[in-house]
Amino acid sequence: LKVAVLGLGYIGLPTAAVIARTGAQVLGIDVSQHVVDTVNAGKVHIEEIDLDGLVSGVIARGTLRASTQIEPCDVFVIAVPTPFGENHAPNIGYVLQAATTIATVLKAGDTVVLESTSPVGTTEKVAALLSQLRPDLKVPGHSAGTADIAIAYCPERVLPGRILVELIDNDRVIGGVTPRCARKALQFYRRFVRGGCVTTNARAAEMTKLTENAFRDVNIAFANELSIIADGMDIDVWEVIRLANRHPRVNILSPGPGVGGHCIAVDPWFLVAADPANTPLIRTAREVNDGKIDFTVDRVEALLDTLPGGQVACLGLAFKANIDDFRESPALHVVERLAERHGSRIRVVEPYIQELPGSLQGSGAELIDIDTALETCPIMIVLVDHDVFRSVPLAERAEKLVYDARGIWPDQPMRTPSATPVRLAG
Ligand code: SAJ
Repeated sequence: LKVAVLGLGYIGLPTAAVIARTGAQVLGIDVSQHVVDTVNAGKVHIEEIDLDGLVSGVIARGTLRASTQIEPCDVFVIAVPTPFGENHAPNIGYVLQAATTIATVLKAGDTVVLESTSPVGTTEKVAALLSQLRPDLKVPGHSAGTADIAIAYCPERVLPGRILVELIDNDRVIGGVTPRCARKALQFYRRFVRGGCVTTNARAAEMTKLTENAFRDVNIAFANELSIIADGMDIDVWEVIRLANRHPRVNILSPGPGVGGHCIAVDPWFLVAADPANTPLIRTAREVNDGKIDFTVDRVEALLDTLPGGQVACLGLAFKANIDDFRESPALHVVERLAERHGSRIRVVEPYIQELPGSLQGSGAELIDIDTALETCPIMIVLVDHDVFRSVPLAERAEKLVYDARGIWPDQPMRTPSATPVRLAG
């Protein structure tokens, strides 16, 4: 079996490596020569647990190879980005570009699977495009009789930080343009998925993916809204959530400085864009979560005013704990905003980088390590719950002025009328 994976990013590269481990010949395609060269050298350009060892192994065995040029294959997996553009409208340009590339080598018997998070109807658009570009092939839904190729949508569902585990163990939803397409794609996923594989149609599978991420966004928005209400009432929101979650049917998620990443902060907009009139809840959740960034900046600035000139250690820039991914990161947005006004006071602790991102360079902010921060900064702002921050014992931070947006230091003494989340040394 020869498989092409188009897009060697956070999803495509681990997927290509896991398929290569089954013994299939895998060709990873990327538009970036740098990414292709890195992978062919057995190295990785993204941080993900165990990925480096897996990629170097399958490259050494010769089952994975990367290229900028497509070749004939039996299965094509599309894992390219679907960003949103103006007015949060989804941009499926990279998906259509990938389909155009595949069309040049497609042959009867091949299977094309789209994994990128996509607006409902995208897989049908891929089918229409392939039918237009390859009138010599029978494309499902576009020609009578048994189709020559199979086209399906199978969304990735992996959690950054657990990608290699979840790629294999998670259940997969496989939506065919026709039932036959779904069965064909199912055979492929059975090669490497240990979780259940459930078939449906392509539109339902596209909607399922958007639903999962919108569900999580709405639930996090509830926690973030609670944290703002509790802050105004001098109540510790973390304690309230812990207590409420003792109810057998309540399970509140964690508040934070906002919601980031390339999925949860983006995908709900695909549903809003598809049906603006009927998505007030999903839209509001997005607005609540984005608004938490402004709220965090305001609360931190209030804390900064209590100790003019004091250096401020901002702990974390990543979009969530223990990863090196900064896309749509609320922590990064908060620090950028703080650096605009207080650049020379801002110290950043982010164990996953060696130098500050471009948006912070020249602002006066400096990158330091956690030990230096504990020695030199009287103010500490927790923006990401990296393990290394969580493990700082009370003795080392008891005298600090702390704003803990992630609730990682529940024992931090409080000394302000606004008990949560600003906690001041007692
Ligand atoms: N967050 C909170 N509070 C929480 C949980 C998360 O503030 O209680 C924040 C995180 O800090 C982060 C953001 O939400 O900024 C998103 O993090 P996440 O861990 O919820 O999700 P992602 O973006 O890493 O991965 C999600 C997952 N989707 C769901 O859990 C429904 C993953 O399974 C998907 O594969 C991925 O999106 C994707 O690629 O779509």
